[in-house]
Amino acid sequence: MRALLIIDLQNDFLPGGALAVADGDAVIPLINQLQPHFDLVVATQDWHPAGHQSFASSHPGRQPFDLTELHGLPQVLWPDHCRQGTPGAELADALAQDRIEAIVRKGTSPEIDSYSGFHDNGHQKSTGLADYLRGRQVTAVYVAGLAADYCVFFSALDALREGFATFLLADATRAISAEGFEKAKAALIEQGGHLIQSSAILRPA
Ligand code: VGL
Ligand code: ZN
Repeated sequence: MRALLIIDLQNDFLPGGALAVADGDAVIPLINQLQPHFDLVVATQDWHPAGHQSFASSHPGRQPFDLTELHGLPQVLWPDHCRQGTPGAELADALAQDRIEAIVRKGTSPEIDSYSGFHDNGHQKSTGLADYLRGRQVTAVYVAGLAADYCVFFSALDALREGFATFLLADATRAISAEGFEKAKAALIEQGGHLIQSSAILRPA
């Protein structure tokens, strides 16, 4: 079974949002077209409590996009974003939701960030997503959404580590940093992942 994993397609990551990804809204029509081609569609939602330690505002004197360390892990300090229950944390209005069978919320622990839909950044707490996918007989995971160089990348890496054949839908994602996206793609390929274009799903040869 093939699963489509739609990462963090939330208002705060869209143009005008608190942590906007340039051109992020461009992936929505494509992801809507892709959904019917999968056996299972799952979405993730970045879902932070107020005062989350990934927020620059939680660290007096620090600015958004500063680099720091959090419990021994490198941490980019972000603008406040995806606060639980706020409009910015909601899935994009234009995203078709009828086929989404499960929504995994992550980033809920106040002290640690969670880019991947599978685990927090310290790999301490699992979201249960891998077991859910296995329970649905999924063997291949296709990853799309935002942002390519953070949550999409780390979700794809964890999918690989969990033993799924893993495909990054390269035209159904956008990055915070172009350079970060290039590094992410290279790392994924090195770990055994695959890069594909949506056309391979929509118009198989
Ligand atoms: C994300 C930074 C902080 C993402 C989430 O969805 O890629 N990036 N939180
Ligand atoms: Zn976040």
